[in-house]
Amino acid sequence: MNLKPTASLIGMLLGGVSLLLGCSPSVQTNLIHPDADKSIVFSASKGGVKGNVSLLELEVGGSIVASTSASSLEYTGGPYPIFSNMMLPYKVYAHSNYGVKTNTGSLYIANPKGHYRYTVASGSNNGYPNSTAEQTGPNLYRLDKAVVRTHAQNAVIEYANARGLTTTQVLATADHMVEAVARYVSQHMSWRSDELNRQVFADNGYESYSPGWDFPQPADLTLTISGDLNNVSSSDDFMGDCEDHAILRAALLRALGFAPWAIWDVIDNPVSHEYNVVLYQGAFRLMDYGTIDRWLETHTWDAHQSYYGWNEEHGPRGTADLNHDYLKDNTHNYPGGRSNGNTWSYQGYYEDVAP
Ligand SMILES: [Ca+2]
Ligand SMILES: [Ca+2]
Ligand SMILES: [Ca+2]
Repeated sequence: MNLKPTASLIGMLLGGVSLLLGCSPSVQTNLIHPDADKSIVFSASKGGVKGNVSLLELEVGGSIVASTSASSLEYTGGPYPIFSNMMLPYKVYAHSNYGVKTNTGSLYIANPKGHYRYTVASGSNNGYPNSTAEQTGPNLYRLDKAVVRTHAQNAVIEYANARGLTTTQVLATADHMVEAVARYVSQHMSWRSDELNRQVFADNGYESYSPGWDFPQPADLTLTISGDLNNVSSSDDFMGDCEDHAILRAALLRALGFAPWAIWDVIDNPVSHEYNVVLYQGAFRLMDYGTIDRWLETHTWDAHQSYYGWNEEHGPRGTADLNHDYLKDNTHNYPGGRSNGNTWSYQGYYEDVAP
């Protein structure tokens, strides 16, 4: 038998996937994983559908929300709070003389707010960690301590005043909560070495505090004994080094009801720095010294090579299980799927890569 592949058959074999896709209408959104308080812009077009498209329809969340006889449409929908922490499905229909062609997609609608449950501290030193293995979220965040909740409220009040918002407005938006906490820690906390921190703890009745590796400070003690609340400078109200800043940020956000899956303490490889990765503006993003927006478009600090992440659900903090995949697999950028399908990397934190 003389079977000669024709040009079109070769094309189908080599380019089968694009050929199939090429027959479909296209639909895109302006956000990868929007928060439940964000609107979403959907852009649909006839894409690769052959012939005359007489009707283009967009379906979001099971309902047709827009249609046109033109070859493209744009629709702004949402916010979608009823899809909080769920997938929002969408679909485009292109009606032509060849029939109806469709394309589908879905978005994870994140809602990290309103999570007021926490695990009680279990460290063997009055709830504080007494070894590296006890350096868990509950033992370091100390959400059972009223002072942590008080300062979380202070963060909201100071941010609200600075932005001309009410505290209710701040607490209604996950992004505002992140901004408030980043601002508060930036304005009230300064860096001090672990050697000096250890001495300050000893001088304030915590000579028995022996947490193990790298002297991480529980958030309530950072807020009460680490700094000087009685002078004119706010910058020395709390003192500590990088992990103490990161622990305090995570604790304050958690005290405001920010979900534990949405805020991570992250350690570099090689171990040189600790900071946070937090759900902000629809993606997991860097949260470090300074205000949150400082990190959106900064690609310059190569210390941010996230390797090990821990939080209240995935602790303990430590060096024993250094594993890049741990953070990648346990965030998946979101429960519900990765933000952009790319391998987790420091680049994923930035605005242009994870919009
Ligand atoms: Ca340290
Ligand atoms: Ca420290
Ligand atoms: Ca002060």
